[in-house]
Amino acid sequence: PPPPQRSVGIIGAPFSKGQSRGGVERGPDLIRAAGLVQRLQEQGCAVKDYGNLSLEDAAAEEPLGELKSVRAVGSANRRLSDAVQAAKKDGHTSVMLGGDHSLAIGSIHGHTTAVGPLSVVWVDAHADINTPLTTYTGNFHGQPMSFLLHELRSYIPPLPNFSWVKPCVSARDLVYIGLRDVDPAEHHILKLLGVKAFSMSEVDQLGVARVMEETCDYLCTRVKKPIHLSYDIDAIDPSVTPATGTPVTGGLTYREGVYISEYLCQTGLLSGVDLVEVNPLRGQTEEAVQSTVNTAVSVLVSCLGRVREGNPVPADYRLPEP
Ligand code: B3U
Ligand code: MN
Ligand code: MN
Repeated sequence: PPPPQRSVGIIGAPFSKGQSRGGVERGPDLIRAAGLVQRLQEQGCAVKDYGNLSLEDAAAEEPLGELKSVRAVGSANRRLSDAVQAAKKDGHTSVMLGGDHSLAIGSIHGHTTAVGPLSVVWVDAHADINTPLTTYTGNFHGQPMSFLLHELRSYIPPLPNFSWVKPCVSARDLVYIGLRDVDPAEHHILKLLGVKAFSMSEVDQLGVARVMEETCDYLCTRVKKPIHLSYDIDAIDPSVTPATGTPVTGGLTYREGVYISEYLCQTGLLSGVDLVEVNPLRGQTEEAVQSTVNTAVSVLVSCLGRVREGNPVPADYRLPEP
């Protein structure tokens, strides 16, 4: 029998101030324009599109020490957290379209506020676990995990518009996949907390199938928590997804990138997804942008039930007879 209908709540988060390159705020509209909603409906999902949040404040902001756009990042994430909470309370799998990866703060905060403790799978070339005191770029898209982990609580200074953020994820409930550009301080944090991480070396060594098996074994050895997938498009190789702010060579293939989504979907535990860092202004050609956006759509539809062997027909389908 066909699986029960999946309901999806889409939240556009056109926000770019967690890093310094304009364009990433166009991600949500581009991903929609590539047919996301239609593709999801065709595969049997009920879709509610909540539209785009208004997140970019006009007011320019002085850096706070090294930290860029602190207040804007804090308030955008607060609004996003509320929107994700609403989508979860409406019974949807939440899908947040970024925007830059600083938005994971609000997305994961809202998700866990609504449903309780989560497992987090972070697919990224980068660990995004700098603290406000270890970052040397001052960009919040390199820091979101540090605000979310209980274990890093004492390393996070108070910041304006961040007082609502409460750590809500345990280090043992976090798995990284795709790492290949990790700062020394981030590496120190990962080792200190014993975070499970499958860098590109482990993907090479084990293959993506074993990586996913081990990821889910690891996350499900204790109670089965709902999974939050935070997917940075730069995890995939820049030959496939070049239109992103900080491309790093040697990434996941398209097939590995889609496999991760398919595998997490079939656990039945995937409850919230972020797809971030698509930046059309970073593509050299229209084809480069389209390849990036289409790959983002493939990753998302695979999170929500698309399978490459072909999806089943609706229950009332009858094979045409001549
Ligand atoms: N680790 C560096 C670079 C970086 C992180 N995330 C992206 N780039 N996309 C930082 O800024 O913290
Ligand atoms: Mn990231
Ligand atoms: Mn990244």
